[in-house]
Amino acid sequence: MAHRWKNTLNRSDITPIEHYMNRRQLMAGLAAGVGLVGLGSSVRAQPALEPNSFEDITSYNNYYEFGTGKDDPAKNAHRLTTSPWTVQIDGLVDRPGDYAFADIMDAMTIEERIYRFRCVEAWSMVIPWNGFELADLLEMAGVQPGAKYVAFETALRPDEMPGVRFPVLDWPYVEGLRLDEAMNPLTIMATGIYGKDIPNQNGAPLRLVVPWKYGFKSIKSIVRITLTEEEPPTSWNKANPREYGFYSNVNPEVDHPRWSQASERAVGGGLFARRIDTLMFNGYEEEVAGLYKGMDLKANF
Ligand SMILES: Nc1nc2c(c(=O)[nH]1)N[C@H]1C(S)=C(S)[C@@H](COP(=O)(O)O)O[C@H]1N2
Ligand SMILES: [Mo]
Repeated sequence: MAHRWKNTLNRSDITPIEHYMNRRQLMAGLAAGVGLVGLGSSVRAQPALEPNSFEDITSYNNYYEFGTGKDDPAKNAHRLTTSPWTVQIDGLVDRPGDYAFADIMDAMTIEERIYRFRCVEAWSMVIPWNGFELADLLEMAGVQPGAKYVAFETALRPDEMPGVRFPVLDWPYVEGLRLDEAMNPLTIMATGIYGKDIPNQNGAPLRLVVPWKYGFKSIKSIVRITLTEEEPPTSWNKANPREYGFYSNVNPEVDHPRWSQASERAVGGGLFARRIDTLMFNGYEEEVAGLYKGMDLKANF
């Protein structure tokens, strides 16, 4: 499939430094006279702007439809047929229907972006996603005034997905966002990595990326998007409601019941396999904190 990505990733395409450190950390670092790269002891190092290697990003994955091991998706996901692909968009929309992935790609303005991506397992990567704003896709279908949530569903293909024989999750994998979260410009549908078609193990041909939420929110290989009035079910919440809530924001103040979420391990650190402080909303506090104003984030975890 012909994509229109400009394959010219440069510094200005990269998420600004403010997204990687909160202002206080930035000022503390500057006041202490250390360079941005070398923020020292009191403020632990934040990830460099360098994205992870394509190899890291495509060989250490979670995609349980292809097995629960981190290397299973890379081994098994080639079995997924991703072309042709259609996304059913229904529920509270003006133009419900089956949208061919090829037509979606033709209609969207493809932009290059880099998002930090962190997971509840307490590891993180910097991934240079290609994609488009989810808001543009939803506007294409015409969101009706009564819609309050967006529900997502992954393909369920027992013939192609060896992992769905096992009831580790209630298949198909489903996720959801509140409409305002879905319409935020940081919420993207990713269709590429490093300017190439997104590999199957990363959720081909299109998957959600919500950079201020834990990884499991970022549902892969989406076949259905439904605008709803009620909060939709989500796979991990169904599997273990005590451990996984609907919101799943990155929040270092709310630990997972079985592990701390105050820090994370940056995957592929090479020389520096380091743990880094986890930032509120993954460093996107300025952009998204307003979405949760007045909410108790400990109750709505
Ligand atoms: N359909 C589907 N989507 C999924 C998952 C899955 O098992 N199935 N795993 C989630 C979890 S737990 C994580 S951490 C991220 C991992 O995305 P990545 O492999 O591209 O890093 O995908 C999320 N999306
Ligand atoms: Mo995850």
